[in-house]
Amino acid sequence: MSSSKPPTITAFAQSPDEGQGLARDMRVRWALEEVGQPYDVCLVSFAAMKEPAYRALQPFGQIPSYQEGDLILFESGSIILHIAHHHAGLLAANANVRARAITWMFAALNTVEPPIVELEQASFLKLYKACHAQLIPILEDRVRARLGELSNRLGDADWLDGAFSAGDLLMVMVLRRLDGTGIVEEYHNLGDYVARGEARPAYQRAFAAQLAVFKGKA
Ligand code: GTB
Repeated sequence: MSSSKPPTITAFAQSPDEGQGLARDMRVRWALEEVGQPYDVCLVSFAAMKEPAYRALQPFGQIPSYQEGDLILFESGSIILHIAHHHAGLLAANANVRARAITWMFAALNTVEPPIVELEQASFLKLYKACHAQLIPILEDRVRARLGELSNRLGDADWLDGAFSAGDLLMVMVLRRLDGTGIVEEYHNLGDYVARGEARPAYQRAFAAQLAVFKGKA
């Protein structure tokens, strides 16, 4: 990175997940930790996120945003791609390997995450109350369909395409959104895959940093 001041990311002042690392600042923290880039964190309240001043950083009033000198970014995937482009460690030098890793980033965000979010929303918000009991198994099976395909592709490999990449980082974070449902564990290789991601020292530093916010120690 060219500027001397470390980048600043935004995160929830009070994350609804109580420090379980499910909010999307965790992905960006992990990427920054993987590449060894120090960073500052600006904690924002739900009210402040909807103010015009914050929307100048993140037009949708969400976390995370990313500020590095006069560059302002939002969308966790784009932020991670930016970090990966400017540091070694998340994308290979070889152009084809790099392109495939970026493909996995998109697959995590555009193909695997949407049915997981749909299930999460229906479970959290008890949407469609009248048909909740029928809806949840349908949404779970949609998630299972994606996870089965992912599991088949991963096979007995450690990571999706050779060495650990930004694609794995995002995929592990997306799968983590199913924590507590038991669905990932139905696919042993996916359970092990997530555990491998969580065991990385960079993941653990990022997790500890966001947990410290919840514990009031950040
Ligand atoms: N596409 C954007 C990105 O990837 O950066 C999505 C950003 C986003 O959804 N941000 C959420 C947010 O700011 C937080 S991460 N929401 C507040 C709002 O929209 O008003 C989603 C999230 C939040 C909480 C939990 N949790 O408690 O378990 C999990 C995931």
